[in-house]
Amino acid sequence: MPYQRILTVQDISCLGQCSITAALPILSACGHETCIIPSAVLSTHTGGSFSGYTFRDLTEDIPAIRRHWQSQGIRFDAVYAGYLGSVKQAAYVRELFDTLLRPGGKIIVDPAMGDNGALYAGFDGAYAAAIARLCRGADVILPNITEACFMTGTEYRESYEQSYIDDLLQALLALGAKSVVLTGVSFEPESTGVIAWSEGESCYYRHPRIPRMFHGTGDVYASAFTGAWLKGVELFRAARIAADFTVSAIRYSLDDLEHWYGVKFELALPELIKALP
Ligand code: PXL
Repeated sequence: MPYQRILTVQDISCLGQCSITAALPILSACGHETCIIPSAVLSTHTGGSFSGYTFRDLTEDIPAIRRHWQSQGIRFDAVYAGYLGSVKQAAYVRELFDTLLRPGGKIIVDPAMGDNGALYAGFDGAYAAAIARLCRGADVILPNITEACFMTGTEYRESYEQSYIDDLLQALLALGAKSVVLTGVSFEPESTGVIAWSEGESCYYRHPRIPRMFHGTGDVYASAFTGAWLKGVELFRAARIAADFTVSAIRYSLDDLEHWYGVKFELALPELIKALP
């Protein structure tokens, strides 16, 4: 069981159970050392009924931290990028990939930028294009359908056939990533699932669709996938383990109507640990 040193670059939403506050405990539970570069610090995430949140942009800290680590000879087994605070950060994160990965180190990009056919507050087409460029050379990218559409210029649809998803996968692969895990793929009302594409093969994992929308589930999914995959779990299986963990985290949160801003993924961590080798 490999012990990996992972660098994750995403925001700190001080309250919100997303981004770094989800990635750190999930990757730690998977048994990895986790280092962080915060892309921004917000008082809460920007979704749901939060308004008036603070936003401190940390763009210029990224190259400064990189230079310090380079001076100390620090290298990472993987860099996992999530929600970034600005277009400029995408170029800085590319420099992290180029300079801080050990030979053979892995790149994981969760292009966190939107859901349900819309971009999150503060993002625009230029941001989607910058993150699409960041996907070039990634080992795995993990968009939902909204993010896949914005990055590939595909029309967003609420309902679709297999051929729409096949075309979307091909358009994503054309961005230059080696493997794609597309989340929130639903062909019928009562179920949803993930499609993973890797080395010429694809695999669909269907699971129940829970009829309540929660924030941060994409971050919880991407962190669990990354933790499992970097543990040496085969990609399709890691995609399933992460889906089961996310569904369980949602179930733990369902009966608490006041807990609308995130999922209680902490309660499902023992199940994630048990599912790992
Ligand atoms: O969960 C994605 C996410 C991460 N970070 C911030 C967000 C969101 C989604 O709204 O606002 C700051």
